[in-house]
Amino acid sequence: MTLPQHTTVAVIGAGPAGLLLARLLERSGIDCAVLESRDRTYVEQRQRAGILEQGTVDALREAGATARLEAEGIPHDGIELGFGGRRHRVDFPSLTGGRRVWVYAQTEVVKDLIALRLESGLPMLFEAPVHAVEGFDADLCTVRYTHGGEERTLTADYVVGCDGFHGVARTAVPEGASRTFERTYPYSWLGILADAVPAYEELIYAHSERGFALASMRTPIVSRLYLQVPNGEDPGNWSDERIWDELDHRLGADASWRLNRGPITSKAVLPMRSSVTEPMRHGRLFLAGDSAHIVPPTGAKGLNLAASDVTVLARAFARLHTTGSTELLEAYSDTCLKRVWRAEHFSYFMTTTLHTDPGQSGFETRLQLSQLERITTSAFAAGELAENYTGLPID
Ligand code: RFL
Ligand code: PHB
Repeated sequence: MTLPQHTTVAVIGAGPAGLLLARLLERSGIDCAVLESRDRTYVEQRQRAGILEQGTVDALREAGATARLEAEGIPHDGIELGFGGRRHRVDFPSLTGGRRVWVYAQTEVVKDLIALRLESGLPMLFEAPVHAVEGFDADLCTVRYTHGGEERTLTADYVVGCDGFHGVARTAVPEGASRTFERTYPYSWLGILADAVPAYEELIYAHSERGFALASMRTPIVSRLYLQVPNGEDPGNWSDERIWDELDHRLGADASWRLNRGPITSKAVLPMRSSVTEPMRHGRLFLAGDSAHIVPPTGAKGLNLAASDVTVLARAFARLHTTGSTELLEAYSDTCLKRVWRAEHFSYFMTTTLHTDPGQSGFETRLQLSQLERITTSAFAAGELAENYTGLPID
């Protein structure tokens, strides 16, 4: 495929943000072109998120992209919190007026959206890394990229950076025109995928004296599990048996319950970071998803924030298209940042309440346990968790 010389909206990145935006624009009759640095297989196989909020599923429905999600996605009405040798369930629908979440892997969302774009025959190039974005403070943007060993140029009325945390769009903003607020954490996750039937039907988030563990899933026969490990940990230090034993221990296995073990098909260490770059708009350049903000994965918010950003943005482009008004485009950054900061706070809260800091004192551990106890004994505290986890409504 070759791209046109000019498009209305140039979208950099074919992750969930870029692909969903392209699809929503297509539904509104707005033309766009998607440029992705990696190949299709790589983008479709990248192991990442697993939980979709109600609002994300609604946005995918609006995009006409839920045929497989409706059949294969697994609705979840709660999570379990494990701590102090006990487990407590937080029920979402009763605490949120009926909201729930879905287990449906990011890989599958991406595959579905790529298939739809290819079916529509609309412009999208893989293996086309963008290396410069220019002109967004004037009337015409220029995107410079490489494809098939050649330097190429695409002009556009608007550019949207959906190119993730290590992308180029954010770096195109002149120094001094934006601010980044960041926090790193003194621990990482060792994440595994295993061909093993999930041992419990909902996710289990566990606080333990040996650190955090999470039991999640991908399908009724594939488990996704995580262990808190020190930063810089070598996955090679973790034999399969050591991983299963540690997961069982932290998740509170006993005579009546333990994980189902099976072949481990992937093992990786993931660092954690919180980061927000403000504003999310500079003239005709917009940042969406991980290119503007990232969260530690404990709150399951990253993919969902990417989806809510592009939902807001697609509505703003649709308003421009139908009425000529740029009012919603101008409000984009402020509209998104309110939700972004709420998700940042929730992700930080879940992370710091459930993990054990290497230098943590007994006092701090008691505070964590007290907070977890509060969630399991107060409908207000549980409701706060449930509302944030299932996602606040998109403005
Ligand atoms: P992505 O997915 O990183 O996509 C960006 C795309 O841009 C491409 N790109 C470029 N293309 C052209 N030119 C360039 N110069 C480019 N530079 C980069 C990249 O190749 C890529 O294809 O960002 P996007 O679309 O904003 O989506 C964000 C999500 O991927 C991310 O927030 C989530 O995966 C975070 N996350 C989770 N989020 C959830 O909502 N729920 C979860 O349960 C959840 N679990 C997770 C997670 C992230 C994890 N990791 C690995 C960080 C679990 C993990 C382990
Ligand atoms: C996942 O299934 O990958 C997952 C689920 C919940 C989280 C993070 C990751 O909080």
